[in-house]
Amino acid sequence: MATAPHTLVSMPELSPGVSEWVEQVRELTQPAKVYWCDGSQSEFQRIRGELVARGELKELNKETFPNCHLYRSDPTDVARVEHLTFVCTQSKDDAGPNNNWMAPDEAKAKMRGLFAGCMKGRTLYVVPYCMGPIDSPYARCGVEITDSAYVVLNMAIMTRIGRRALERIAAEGTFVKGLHSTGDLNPARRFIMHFPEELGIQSIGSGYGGNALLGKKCHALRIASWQARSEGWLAEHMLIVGLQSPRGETHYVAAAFPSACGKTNLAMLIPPDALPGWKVFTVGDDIAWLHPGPDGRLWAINPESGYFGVVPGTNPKTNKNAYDMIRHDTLFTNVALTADNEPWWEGRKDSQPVTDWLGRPYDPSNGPAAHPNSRFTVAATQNPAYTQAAAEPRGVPISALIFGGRRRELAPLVYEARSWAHGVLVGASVASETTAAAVGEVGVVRRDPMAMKPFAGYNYGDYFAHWLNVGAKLKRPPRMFHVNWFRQSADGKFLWPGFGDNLRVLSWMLERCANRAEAQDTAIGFLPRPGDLNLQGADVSAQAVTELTTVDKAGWLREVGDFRGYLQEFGSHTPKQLYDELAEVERRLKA
Ligand code: SAT
Ligand code: MN
Repeated sequence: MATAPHTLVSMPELSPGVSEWVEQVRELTQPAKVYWCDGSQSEFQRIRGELVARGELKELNKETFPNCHLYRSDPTDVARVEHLTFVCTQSKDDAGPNNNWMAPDEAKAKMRGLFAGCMKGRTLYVVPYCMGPIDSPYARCGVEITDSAYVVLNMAIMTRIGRRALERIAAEGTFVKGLHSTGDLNPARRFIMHFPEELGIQSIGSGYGGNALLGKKCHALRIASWQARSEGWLAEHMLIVGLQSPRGETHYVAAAFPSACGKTNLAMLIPPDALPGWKVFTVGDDIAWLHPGPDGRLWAINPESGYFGVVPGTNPKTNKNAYDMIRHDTLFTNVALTADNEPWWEGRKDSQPVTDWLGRPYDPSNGPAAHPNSRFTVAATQNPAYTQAAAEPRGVPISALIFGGRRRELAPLVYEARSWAHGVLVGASVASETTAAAVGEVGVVRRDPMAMKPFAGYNYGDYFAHWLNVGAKLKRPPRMFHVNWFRQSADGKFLWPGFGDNLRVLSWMLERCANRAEAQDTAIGFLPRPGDLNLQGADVSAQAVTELTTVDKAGWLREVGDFRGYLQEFGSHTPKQLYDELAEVERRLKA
């Protein structure tokens, strides 16, 4: 192959703006060596090989899991750390009560102290990356500097890294500056700081997931949500999925759920045998950037190019696509091992663990063999449900937006908002039980508006107002829904089978979008009557369906009161229109 002329220019020469910053960081952190990532396959294999040689990555069974590796993180470093994550804006009010805040000068001084000399003896990797298809007007670029080769491998899968991203940065002149070091991994010296006013991120003391892969939650959500507000779009914690009905129509929907609530499963849903003729295409499993299009519709791109998904529970019954996808060329983090050197996790359904995620002989009295937040990192193109639409520069048009939480009680299986403004209220009222994706108690219900509580880069009151403003610009807004796959009976059993059967709910939504499905008009919105859902062949009792589609008025009145109190936490930032929408729901509940 002939060498393209531009490859004669070395990467540092390509973008003087990036080089200058790299030089400043080099002086501060004092690495043994600086390496610019070009994003090539050979580079990926070389870095991975170095990690294997150093014993930091373990190659898995070559026959059954070719090109798969296991990484064990530091045992104290296994999830996002929300209490150590800060938004550092000039005014505390701009970060809002939903974020931890530190004054930018104070945060920078603190981080300077921690970064000084922290890369001695290590390699400083420069990782130019692009969030979104490289030729998309909606894509945004950044550069992550990191001293973790594991982070480089993850970034190479999760984003578009290397020379092409750097070329775009050189042409545009702006980029998000992300500085990361694993530091000494001491939780007392672990901080994830965001400087949205300067498009900067500084993270130290963790090598894990959202703390360290700065393109993901730090850039594509916290910094991007800030940029999106000033530019008139939305950066959201949403999967994007295409659904082709037996009629042959394809509709795209985007759905927001808190971490570890089944977003990846929904994004790669397998239609149940009882619903023939449906096809499902994955555009994204975690993040959506949503733009009002020239046609008055909302258009979505997935800024990522891979999945960083929860492993436990993945099996041919829950998610066959994911199960097949992670059988080759996959980076596993914190899973257990079988005697055959295969990765093992709770819910794998076959074989047995012999070594737990910490590398100890497996002993059930020590708890689960795989960490509950153990992850796979895999290229999106390995997904059997991958669609080229994920690489479409203008994105895909969105027919419906879905919000959901994990709630034992109250929230019915599904309900539809009356309007965009009511939908904003519905999204803002999301509450969910906490999961292992973040450090802290698991299973307590907390408010998580639009599933963005850990990720909104600014004051939630202003964020709700921005949502209302975006809707006002849409001539053909998507319909908005709320779902709850996790409702339980009084004796603690799940009322809804979930997984593939969720297509029954999605199909009702799409019929609503096409004005072909009926609904009951209730105080909280439109619900299907039991007969409106296609339940042919579903393993769910008539009584469960009634429970799932009934509005508990007394419970909802308490919810309204509680939610009003929550909105008041954002003071004058909360838009009046949201209170009006809430008052309307209350009026209907009392009627
Ligand atoms: O650790 S991550 O933020 O990447 C995963 C998640 O919480 O969704
Ligand atoms: Mn997520």
